Amino acid sequence: MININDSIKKIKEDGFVDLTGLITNGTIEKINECVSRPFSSTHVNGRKGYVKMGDQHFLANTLTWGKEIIEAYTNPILINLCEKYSESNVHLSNYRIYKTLPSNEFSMWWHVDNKIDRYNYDTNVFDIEVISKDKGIIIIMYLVDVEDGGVQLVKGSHKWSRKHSKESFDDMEHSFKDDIITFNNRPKGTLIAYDYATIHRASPYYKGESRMSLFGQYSPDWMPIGEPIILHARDIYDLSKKQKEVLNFGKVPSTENWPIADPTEALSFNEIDELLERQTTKSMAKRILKRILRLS
Ligand SMILES: O=C(O)CCC(=O)C(=O)O
Ligand SMILES: [Fe+2]
Repeated sequence: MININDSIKKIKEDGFVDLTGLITNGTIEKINECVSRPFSSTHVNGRKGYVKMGDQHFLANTLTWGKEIIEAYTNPILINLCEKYSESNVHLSNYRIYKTLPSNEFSMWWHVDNKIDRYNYDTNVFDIEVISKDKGIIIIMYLVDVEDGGVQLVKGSHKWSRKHSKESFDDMEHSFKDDIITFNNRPKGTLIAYDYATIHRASPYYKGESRMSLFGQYSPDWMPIGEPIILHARDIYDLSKKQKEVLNFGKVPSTENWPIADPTEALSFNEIDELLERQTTKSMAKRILKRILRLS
């Protein structure tokens, strides 16, 4: 049984707490079932699926795939804990269910998430602004067993990271390397909650199974709303007042859903082959070949 006051004490002390068991194995199995189909194809041209960004796959419309997903994100104990920790009502500002595949090209940098993201339509990137006094919780729950590539946290860093007013901490790794806690070799259902000013990253990994996780960021009410939340009519008829509050009912989002990837990534090699076969002019075929070379 999770004790909220003890959990808050742990977060205050270490920056994080292990909440494994809060979401039942049965719910985790149901979430796995709901997301398996959309994780089988990319989200393109009316076909619903995932957004592909390099070696990471992000479900599009994460909260539409099953009521169990909404229930996990709005778990009353979790929300109560977040509210007590933030000393404020909270809302879900960022959320995603994603697969991290082993990669030689990408590894995550040490960072904090006490920040505002805003999608910039002129430059097509998410601009960020670090907010030192922003105080909230991120949860990461593993939806598969995770041997390698798990989340890493720098114990106690929430007590000093805010003084730096920056997002990336790679340059300071030498000074905190002895405080790194790595959540590898952990079973499906492992659920870690951390103060999002705690320095963290996904540990780099180069081979193995893909890591599927559920991520949720809960911000105090004075922080911007964050990402748009799209829900399925099937699931919303009996939501409680609290759930609606956490899910930003009636509120205007302040950014886009992250990430927004290069549209050319959405095509599989078979789809690119089909496209090529349909081309009648040499110049079009040349352009597509160039694109394939860039992708490979
Ligand atoms: O996937 C992880 O382990 C960390 C994710 C994270 O830090 C983020 O998305 O901000
Ligand atoms: Fe993060």
